[in-house]
Amino acid sequence: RIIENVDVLKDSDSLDMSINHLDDETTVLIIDDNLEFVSYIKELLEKMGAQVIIALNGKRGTEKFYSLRPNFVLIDLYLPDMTGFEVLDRIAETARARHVIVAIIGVEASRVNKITAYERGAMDFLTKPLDTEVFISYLFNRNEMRKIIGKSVVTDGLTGVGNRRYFDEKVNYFAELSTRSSDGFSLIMLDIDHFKKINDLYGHPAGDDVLRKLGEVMMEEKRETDHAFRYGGEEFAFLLPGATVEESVVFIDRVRTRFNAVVFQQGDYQFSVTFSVGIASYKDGVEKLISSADQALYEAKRSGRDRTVV
Ligand code: GH3
Ligand code: MG
Ligand code: MG
Ligand code: MG
Repeated sequence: RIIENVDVLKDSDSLDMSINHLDDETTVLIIDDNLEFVSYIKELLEKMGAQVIIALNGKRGTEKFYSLRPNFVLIDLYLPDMTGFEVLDRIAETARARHVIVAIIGVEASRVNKITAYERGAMDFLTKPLDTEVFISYLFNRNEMRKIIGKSVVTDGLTGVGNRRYFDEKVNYFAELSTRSSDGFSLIMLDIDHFKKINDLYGHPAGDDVLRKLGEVMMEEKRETDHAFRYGGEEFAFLLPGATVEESVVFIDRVRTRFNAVVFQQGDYQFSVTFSVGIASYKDGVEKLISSADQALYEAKRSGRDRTVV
């Protein structure tokens, strides 16, 4: 049966080459009561670099899906306490919302079983016994797809920085981290000066160019651990974990110098663009953090623009 495929795995050179495809962020939940099959898949996936979670029945599988948040779920068609379809009914909606790849694995790959699996939320129907090489390339393919979808959901399409939804998620995440450790973080709010005039004078596409360029400079200047976002129309933000207000000022001055030096060309016209900045560091609550940075930004605008207020 299945175990025959293990030999294929050991003998094949091409398999050795392609085996390191998954990363340790890839977590696979296997819901299956066949211990032999489960241990074979577990060994294979761990060799590929993935984290593996095992559940031997539908109830435990459902619990582990919600508590451990895997990004792949492989569900056996027949489990001791329910069918794989019933597991689908309990997890499919959430799985879809979180971009989790869900597949049914069954011996009986009948038309009815396949249709039922797809209708009840499975993305794939895999047939037992698994062909190891096909299974590996399947996993790799789906994992790449999963990463691309995950990325596009949190990225602003025009500028390539994180979107507002991602900002909300990250700022709350850092706030939670801060309450559990001594690591603080800073918020930089940034708003382009007289952006409406740029649109009015040079046209909306020229305005879009300015936004794109700012996104580019923000991504290039920030450190790996910092995060850049488009907060709204022509408002942007940085979250800088571990940075003090003073360090944030130094950082944004660097961004400012680079962005100010950019010469935008629109027909016969050339122009450059400035922005205003408000900075606050996290103390007690996300709402206060944002309103402090907002107030500082307002003060930067009021006192003449093209400057930073903390
Ligand atoms: P201030 O210096 O006080 O910030 O003035 P401002 O003109 O930059 O601010 P205001 O908020 O009055 O105008 C923002 C403008 O940004 C208005 C809106 O049409 C424009 N805008 C918002 N999103 C986009 C976009 O995606 N592309 C372009 N081209 N313009 C946008
Ligand atoms: Mg079974
Ligand atoms: Mg604005
Ligand atoms: Mg503005």
